[in-house]
Amino acid sequence: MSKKNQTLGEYIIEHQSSFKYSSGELSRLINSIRLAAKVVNHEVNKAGLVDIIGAIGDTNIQGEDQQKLDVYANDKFIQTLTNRNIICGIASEEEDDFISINSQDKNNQNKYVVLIDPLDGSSNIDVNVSVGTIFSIYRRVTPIGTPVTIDDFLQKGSEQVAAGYVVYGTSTMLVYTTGDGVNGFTLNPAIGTFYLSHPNLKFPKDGKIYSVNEGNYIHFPQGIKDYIKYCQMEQDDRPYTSRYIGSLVSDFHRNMIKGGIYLYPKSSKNNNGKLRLLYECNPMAFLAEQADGRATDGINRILDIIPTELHQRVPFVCGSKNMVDKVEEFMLNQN
Ligand code: AHM
Ligand code: MG
Repeated sequence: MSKKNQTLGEYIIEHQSSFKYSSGELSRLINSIRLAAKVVNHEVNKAGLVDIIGAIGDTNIQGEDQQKLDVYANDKFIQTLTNRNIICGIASEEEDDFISINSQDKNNQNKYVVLIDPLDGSSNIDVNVSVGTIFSIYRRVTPIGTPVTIDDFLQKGSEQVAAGYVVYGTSTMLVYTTGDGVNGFTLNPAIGTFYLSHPNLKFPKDGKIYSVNEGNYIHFPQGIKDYIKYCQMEQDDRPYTSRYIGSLVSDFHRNMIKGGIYLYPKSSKNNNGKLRLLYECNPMAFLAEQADGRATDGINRILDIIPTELHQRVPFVCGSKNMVDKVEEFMLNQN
């Protein structure tokens, strides 16, 4: 029985056998993510102290400036997962292509691939605002013992076996699901141990917080504009409160605890919105559904979308069930 104050290590061991494909491999994988998260956390917390903040002068595949800490986090997660020989492939927001691990080794029996956004919201680092790591885990679809292919990564979100995030906030938390609810673990930095602090996290069915970059308002579809006006209307329990950190993990985390909705819709400037399906939207959508919330692109369930590209973008609306239902209603009825 999981109990508050149980350590993440204890929790992983206790729950290993309840996982349907249990062989210990997934437990070792979550353990490695835990380890890399602690290392990255240490570095993120030093960001203001050392000359590590600021752009490294390189751009990633999306043409955005890479921050030094993005590169650091990317290296750490890839190194940790590669060196420990736990997975067969990894794809990252910071890498143009997926990486095949030990593909020459016929004895490589690993069956999981990981997709990761090593440091999401990194434009917030320079100003001491929370950032996060997002991860998504699948079983490979190609034969074990052969090099992974793009098909192993382009799977529907509903095929995920685990997903989670680390939020480097006022405290650092690791929140994850293996398809059996969502649990949150808080890091005690003095001893470097994560403790179960938020068992069985659930989105309240309704919420009063909406999170959207309203600077893009004039470019949004009519249905989204109407929903935002609805949130602001003086009626029933409205107006809602607007809260937008600009760090998906932190906005999601707050909304899950308090009840709310996060929107990054398509716009007349970006037809597919901004967020990436495979390592941002899918893992958050899996967590949301496991916590009784919902995630949609405005019309379709996120987890049903068949991916076509590694770095594909998709409009994203995610949060308390009744609020997401309402957005879909406005999208359906838009003129
Ligand atoms: P990133 O992967 O480049 O960090 O971008 C993702 C982030 C999300 O965390 C956040 O919700 C969103 O971008 C904010 O975008 P904007 O500044 O356009 O509102
Ligand atoms: Mg990102």
